Amino acid sequence: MTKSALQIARAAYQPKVPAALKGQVTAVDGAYTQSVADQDEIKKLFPNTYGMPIITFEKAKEAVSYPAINVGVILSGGQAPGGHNVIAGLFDGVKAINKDSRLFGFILGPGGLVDHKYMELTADIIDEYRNTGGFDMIGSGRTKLEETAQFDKGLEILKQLEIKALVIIGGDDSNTNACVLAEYYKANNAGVQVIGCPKTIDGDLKNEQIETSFGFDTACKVYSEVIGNIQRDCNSARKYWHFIKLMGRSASHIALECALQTHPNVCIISEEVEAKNLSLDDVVTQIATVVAQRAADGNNFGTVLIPEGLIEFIPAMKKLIAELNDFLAKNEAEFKLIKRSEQRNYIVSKLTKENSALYASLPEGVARQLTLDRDPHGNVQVSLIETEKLLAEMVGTKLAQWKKEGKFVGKFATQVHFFGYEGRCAAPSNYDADYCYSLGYTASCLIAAGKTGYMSSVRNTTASADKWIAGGIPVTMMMNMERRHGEMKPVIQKALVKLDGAPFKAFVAKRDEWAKKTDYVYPGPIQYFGPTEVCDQPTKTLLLEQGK
Ligand code: FBP
Repeated sequence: MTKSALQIARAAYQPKVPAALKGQVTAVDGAYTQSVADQDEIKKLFPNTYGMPIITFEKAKEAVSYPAINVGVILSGGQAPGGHNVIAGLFDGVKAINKDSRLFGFILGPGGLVDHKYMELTADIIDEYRNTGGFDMIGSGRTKLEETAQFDKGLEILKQLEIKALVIIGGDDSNTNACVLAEYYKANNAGVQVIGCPKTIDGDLKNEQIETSFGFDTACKVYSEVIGNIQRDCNSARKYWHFIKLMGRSASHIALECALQTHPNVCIISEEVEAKNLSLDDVVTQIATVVAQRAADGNNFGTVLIPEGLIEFIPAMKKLIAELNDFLAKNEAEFKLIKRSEQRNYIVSKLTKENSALYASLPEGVARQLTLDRDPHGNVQVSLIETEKLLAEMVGTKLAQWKKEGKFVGKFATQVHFFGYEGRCAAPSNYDADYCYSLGYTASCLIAAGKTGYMSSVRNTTASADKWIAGGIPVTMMMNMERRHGEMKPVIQKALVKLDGAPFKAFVAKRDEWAKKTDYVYPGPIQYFGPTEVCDQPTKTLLLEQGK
């Protein structure tokens, strides 16, 4: 494999870890826990894994010897920078438990466990992938582990390989499934522990104990670099409005973080749109107003950041999508038989009056995208909906109208962009390289401590790494009941942008100024070597959340 100079230099990077992980650890039990909501239902569904205490690892006073253990690892869902370092940390951790321990990777996600596709991860393989982006060491997939038949099939290969613990690296849905699996294996005395790790660039798997999901830091830095470059181009040519959609699924954390890093002229936050009950026309008017004001100052250029989940947060659209989700879950087979040219009319005829009228009013492309296949978790694939084009077009139409009315005097030409895949496999920033390695190593400590149904947790990450706190959080603690595929299911509560949170407030305090003035920031590319203030900064979101 040909390697770039950076790859070669980066391979030697030694991730920084919490001081407690530098030798043997002791697990210290904290307070017993409850789920964030719906306690009675969750407790009933997870009788063996509910209510366990939070764990913190401290330096052990005396050395303990552990038997060798075979461990399995799965990468689940979308790629996020740092996944390989979680596996490297896990590998080093299980070898520190006992040098004869072995690590097996299941190929292409949870499906690899069910289909018995695996590879042993040896030191040579691990060394090839240290500090690299991507999930290509073992691949990832979106198979949903939820049927007991899948759990039993998985158990066959776990038994065959004498695997006693399985680490599932994934987002909220995958960690929910990890917990269901932990409960099942415990209830059936299968002798397999299950540990989760918080992954997703979307940043929506976080709470009091899980400060951030890995990959968010690097992905936001990559997008902010490119947004900064576009802003410099835009401020040089002074002729385009750039509409930039950013990945992030439902939550607007990525858009908000990128706005804090780059100071765009407009950034829409879906959670605010929902809270203010804004219509699509309100959002369009908001953007057009900024364009018109800047045009009045002679500035016919600017940037607009759009979170990819926006459509779902416009209340009327949300109701429509919820009905579509339920309807398509129940009538998938019938819908698939309808000719493409007739699908729109078919849907219009099946929905309730209000939703039907809204659906009929949508541009053809968007209407079609709303009926495309759901992901295996039943979610609309928001990354397929071209909101950036929709908004650019609708703002153009509104401005043309305003021009006729004498309310707009400028020019309006647009460029559209979608940044998502560009950042998901970037070489992890120092923050993600360190955080991921520590998460993987912590997972090995949870295994050694005999825990199951826990998520690996590393906290206090805005401090220097030696002050980070490693531990484990019971997954049931993060759960509530939500409607999925038309049924109420126990799931980890998704963390959306909090409108009373410090990051959003910091944005609100500045956005009017950013709209009018051209106050762009150009963050430049991620730096891996150099002064700590350039290389080791966490996200602005995390700094603000922690009052720094
Ligand atoms: P995860 O939630 O699995 O981490 O995926 C994140 C994400 O990148 C979203 O931001 C995006 O909507 C989605 O994956 C795209 O899915 P796919 O990789 O299947 O195209």
